[in-house]
Amino acid sequence: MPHQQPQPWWQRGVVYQVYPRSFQDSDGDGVGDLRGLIQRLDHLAGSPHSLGVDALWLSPIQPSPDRDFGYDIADYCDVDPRYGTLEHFDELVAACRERGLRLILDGVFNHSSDQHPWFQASRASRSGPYADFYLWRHGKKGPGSGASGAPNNWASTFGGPGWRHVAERDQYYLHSFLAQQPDLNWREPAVVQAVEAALRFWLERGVDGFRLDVFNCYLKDAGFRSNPRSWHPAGLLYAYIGQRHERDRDQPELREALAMMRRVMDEQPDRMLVGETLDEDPEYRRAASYVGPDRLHLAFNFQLLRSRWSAPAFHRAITAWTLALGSGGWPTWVLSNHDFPRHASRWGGRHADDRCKLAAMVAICLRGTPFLYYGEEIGMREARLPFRRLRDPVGRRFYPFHRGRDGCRTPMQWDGGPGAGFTRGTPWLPVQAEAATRNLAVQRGDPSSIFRVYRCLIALRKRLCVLQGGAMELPEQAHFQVLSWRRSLGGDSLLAVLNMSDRALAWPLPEGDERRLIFGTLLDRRGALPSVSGRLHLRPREGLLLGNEAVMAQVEG
Ligand code: TEU
Repeated sequence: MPHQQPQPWWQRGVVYQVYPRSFQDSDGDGVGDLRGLIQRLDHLAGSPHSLGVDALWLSPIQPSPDRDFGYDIADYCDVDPRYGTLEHFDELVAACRERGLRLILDGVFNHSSDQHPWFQASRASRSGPYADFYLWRHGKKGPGSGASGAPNNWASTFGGPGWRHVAERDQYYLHSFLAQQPDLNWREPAVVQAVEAALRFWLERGVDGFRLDVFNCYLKDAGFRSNPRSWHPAGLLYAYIGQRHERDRDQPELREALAMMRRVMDEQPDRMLVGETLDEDPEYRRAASYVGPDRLHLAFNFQLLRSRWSAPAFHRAITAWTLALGSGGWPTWVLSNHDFPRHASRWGGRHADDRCKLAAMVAICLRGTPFLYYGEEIGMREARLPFRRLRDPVGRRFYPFHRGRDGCRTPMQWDGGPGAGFTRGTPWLPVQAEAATRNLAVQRGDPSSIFRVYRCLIALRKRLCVLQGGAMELPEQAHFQVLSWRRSLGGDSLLAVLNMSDRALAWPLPEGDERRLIFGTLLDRRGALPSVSGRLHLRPREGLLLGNEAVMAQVEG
């Protein structure tokens, strides 16, 4: 047996993101809720039919006026009544524990809702305990100049200037996202204390960690200097083009904020922080720099998600992220989340299901922690909604150039019945027509389904230490059609070989003793490999996991 390093759950395991509005409605109001989620936990873990994930990350559940669907929080220490109550939350914690599931909440601390009592007090007056909770500045012509123009050129990620004038204070406040999402002032000690109190509130109720929303925006330049101009496009249609974010993100003092959060986590064993950066470096080097013993445990990287479907593009993204993190670093792998079009459609084409299976191998079998997004385990497609159905402010503002993020937030497709098993009422976003045929019930019964591939890969990951913690090696040169990598730990060795092209091909097997078939995405291969003179015959869009005898023994054992 290979020597086992003790590995924390957030490295060994698989994380599953639930968008609570869309997972399961229990009271018929068309909006998902905590009781509904509890009813569906068996899908995630605890039964032989479960997907078998190790942790659940919930997008925000706190009270919110939903201008940005939960990412505008009006009370950090409560549950939105549409989702339930704190008692329901405690039930959820208990239900997760029973199943050995960890629970991670979204920490949205760059901004609050403008309906938060802190902001209501802050906007009312330039004095008082909440006066400096947000980032207030005079207009560009100085005190008494009214709405004379924004204090500097900082912009909103969702389009337009990042400043809004308020008559009561005759000042502008900063909003890096919607005007209804004012940025908190992290240089105000009372804000830092309030964030710390919110973290503790949920930790004491039993959560295992937080996903930190746009944490690299917490601190801004103390002198509020404008960002320097730049003419290279920021890359996103609705990101603002024309400036480099040198002064409104990634300030050195951010380290102190992260150190505080990490200290709070480290007071108890096994807590975890994973951070989402707004990062324009395609290789996410900045994101990598925020991982460490006094900062985050894990950071997201969306380069793979943004890659086109090609073996060299995937190879590049995987290599770059691994290098950025350094040899001791631990990557995360994300194919989809609540902000991007679902990958079944992004990479889809005619053979989307095959591609989803290959993508699952990438997320689950690379060295690192996969973050799955609800519905990807059945290959849910991106919904194409008409303007009148759009709810996301991004889509409503930029339609038809950008349809926003509703398309990846439609209800989970549990079965082919009315409401797809999600609700008996009218769902807040329409159930996709494909739900009649593409749903969990159907895929459970189909041995060749995407769901079965996910379940099988996750089970393998649980069984094989080499998949959890083994070293990873990619060929130096990317192959035009085949993405491959090797995992090794002690005497165990695994080779992943993915034909990302639409052609059958013969691929020269590298040196090594991985000659036993452990897993295939096109599931009808059996036993030993049909290897002809060192070449592996791969069918179009076929992915295989090959192991040596030591690995095979563990699979069969
Ligand atoms: O996301 C940051 C962000 O800018 C995304 O909204 C953007 O959509 C993404 O980079 C895709 O291009 C976080 C949350 O994930 C998002 O849902 C929130 O809207 C945003 O912060 C504000 O809290």
